Amino acid sequence: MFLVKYDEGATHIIGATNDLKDVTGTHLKLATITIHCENDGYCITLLDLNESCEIGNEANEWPEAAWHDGTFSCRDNDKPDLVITEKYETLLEDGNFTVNYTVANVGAGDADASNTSISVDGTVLKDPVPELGAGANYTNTVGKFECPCNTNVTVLVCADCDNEVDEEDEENNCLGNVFECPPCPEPRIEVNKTVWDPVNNEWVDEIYDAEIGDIYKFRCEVQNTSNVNLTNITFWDILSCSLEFAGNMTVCNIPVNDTLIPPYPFKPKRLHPVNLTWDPYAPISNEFVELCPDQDKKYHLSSWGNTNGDDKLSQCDQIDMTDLENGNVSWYHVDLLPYTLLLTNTETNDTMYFDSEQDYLEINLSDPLETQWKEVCCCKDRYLLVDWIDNGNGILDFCDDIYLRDEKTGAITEYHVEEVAIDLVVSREGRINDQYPQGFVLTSYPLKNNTIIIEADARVVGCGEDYNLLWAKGKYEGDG
Ligand SMILES: [Ca+2]
Ligand SMILES: [Ca+2]
Ligand SMILES: [Ca+2]
Ligand SMILES: [Ca+2]
Repeated sequence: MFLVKYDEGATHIIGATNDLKDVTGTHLKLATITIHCENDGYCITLLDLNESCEIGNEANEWPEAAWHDGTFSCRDNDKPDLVITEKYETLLEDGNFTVNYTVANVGAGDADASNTSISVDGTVLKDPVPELGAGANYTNTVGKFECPCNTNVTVLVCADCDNEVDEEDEENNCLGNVFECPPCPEPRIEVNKTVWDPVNNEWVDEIYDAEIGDIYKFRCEVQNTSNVNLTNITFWDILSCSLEFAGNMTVCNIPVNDTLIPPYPFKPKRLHPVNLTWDPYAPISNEFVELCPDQDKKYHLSSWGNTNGDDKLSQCDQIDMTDLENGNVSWYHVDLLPYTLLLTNTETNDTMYFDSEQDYLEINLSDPLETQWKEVCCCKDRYLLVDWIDNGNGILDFCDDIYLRDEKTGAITEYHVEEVAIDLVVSREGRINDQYPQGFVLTSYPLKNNTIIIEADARVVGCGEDYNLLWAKGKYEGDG
């Protein structure tokens, strides 16, 4: 029904209306009114129909200010108008993301059910939207979508993507933006070891005036400097030859349970095989005797994890050694497999072990000249093999003679070779999870909790210029 107003006396209007639904689409009402002018003049008054109604020769067209008799179409302007009013992306922990959007009907008419399209760099999802009355809206979260690290993706959300709704404005249906995916994970861990200088009251790299018997506090910092969280933190805090563990160990200010054997600051064990011709390709069941630091302890290699997949016992493999005295089984990390020579000093008749500085794989026993050696369990002096008298079989073995030059004093000494074997140098790592059974997460830089601090006392037991070693590693639980 239309209300028609006019200035009195100007026109005489007869209106006849029809409700013509579904002529051009949904919710379209048409009416026809016939207007007659009684006087001879032009009708000079604009027809003022009620708010949502327009009049003209065509739908949506206002009549001219001056017009004569005629038949005009009039329709309600009650079309819906769907627009995307809000949209945002949420990055998920797995690296994918979802899109949250709101579609609103900002038109005057009701909208039937429709579909919204969410397209991310060509990947399109359709989300069904229910009927929306005038003024109503609908919010949903769609996805997930892939977010390749270090890339930008274009996200475009369009209301009524199948054009099932006839809208007042069909050009305002889409909202798009570029979404920045996160940087690629780069796991990284950094360590720093310092010692407390009691004179200057600060943590320093070196103490110059240490004396035998002094006790110093060492501090190990293990820091996650990467952009991802790390778990399963392990570290090797290797004491040098001139130091021995003196207690007061803390991890993150919490005293370490003394029953954890051995303590974290650990001296590598040097193990000598009972069977001198043992085969690193078949290490299980071999027996070893410790040369240091716990001299003469006997072990049985009871299991082996071939970490690097090279089919032989080698650096970085994991082994279990059974202590033959008490049957205890302990886990060890294989640091090195040096060649070991048992040598007799031809002058003094003293016998001692020498280890190669390098792994046995890097030494050719047919050409041992210029190889570097050191006294087992003594970290001070290094020797260079400067001459070799072979017993005729072309390989360094027992009954040969060699000359070693002390790299510090320059003195050259002749030795008779008694044994050549491959030794094992093994160490144990400290596992932070031992202190935190519920698991410990070293969060990414620069958040809090990105540093573990381990402190322990050590006593000076020998002199010499020594290095204290610290390594750490962690695990990144990601899908990349
Ligand atoms: Ca629209
Ligand atoms: Ca539409
Ligand atoms: Ca191996
Ligand atoms: Ca030989």
